[in-house]
Amino acid sequence: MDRIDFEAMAERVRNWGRWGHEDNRGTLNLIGPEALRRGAAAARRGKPFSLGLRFDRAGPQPAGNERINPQLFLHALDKAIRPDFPRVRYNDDTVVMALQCATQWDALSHVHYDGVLYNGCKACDTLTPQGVRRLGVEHLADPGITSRGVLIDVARHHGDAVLPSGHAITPDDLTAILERQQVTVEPGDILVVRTGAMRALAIDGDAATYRAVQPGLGPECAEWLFDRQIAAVCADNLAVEVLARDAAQEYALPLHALCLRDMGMPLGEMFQLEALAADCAADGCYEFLLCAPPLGFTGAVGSPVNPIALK
Ligand code: UVW
Repeated sequence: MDRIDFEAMAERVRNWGRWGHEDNRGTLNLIGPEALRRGAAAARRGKPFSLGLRFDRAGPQPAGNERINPQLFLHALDKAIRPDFPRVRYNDDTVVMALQCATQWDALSHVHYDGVLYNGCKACDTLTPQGVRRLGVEHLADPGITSRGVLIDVARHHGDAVLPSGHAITPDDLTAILERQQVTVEPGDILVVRTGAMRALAIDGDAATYRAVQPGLGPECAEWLFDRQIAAVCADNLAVEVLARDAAQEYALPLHALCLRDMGMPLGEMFQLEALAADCAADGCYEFLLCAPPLGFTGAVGSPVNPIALK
């Protein structure tokens, strides 16, 4: 995407002020009672799927990365609750981790450009080393992220292959796959995109291959999401968007910039979609209730999540 296309699209999808200048939830405002009822109605069979990775030292982050995998230790181990009553004991734990190390939501403050974040918030007034003053993930935690989820299984559309590295999913692909799956999206839905990339990690336990293969949404998909009034988008890859590593590309993470900063749309990354996708292919039903509230870390720019899809 060149500069002119990017600037035009940024202007077209910009939602600043749409829900008030103090708004911190962006397109999640599209999830009203109707979308929630549609989500609840999509849970028909009573079959749940966890879309979250395990949070442990064998997570997706490479050794030495600034984002560290969860390091858990028990700061209280087999301790007496009361010294005068040693029979009843307890265990307590602490975890040190990057909030974006595994299955996670990007809050609207995660990516910005030209010194300005979503809703015109100036970076110099918003960002501090102790957390963000606006657009923190706590605003996504309350009242959470719940709506109808619609799976777009791009990998299955391509013969159930893992999409090759650098494969950019286009708006036309999204439209064609929805048609093939015989499902439509409605305002306030959450789009769940499967590239197949997660198979390397979730099935083979191979984090290096998972990180190396990064197909995903092309930046042009921002307009498609905007036009359909999608509330949030998540995927099984590292970054939702394609990581092209293309020197000619003028923008780094253009879909992040358009979704988080201009549209105000949260991005969910590293969602584990293999079991859900197999079930959707088997019963031909690609919709479900998606309940994926982030944790309310005040001032954080992202949060781990254990999303539950209920069919
Ligand atoms: C960056 O890499 C900056 O973000 P994300 O993890 O959301 O792709």
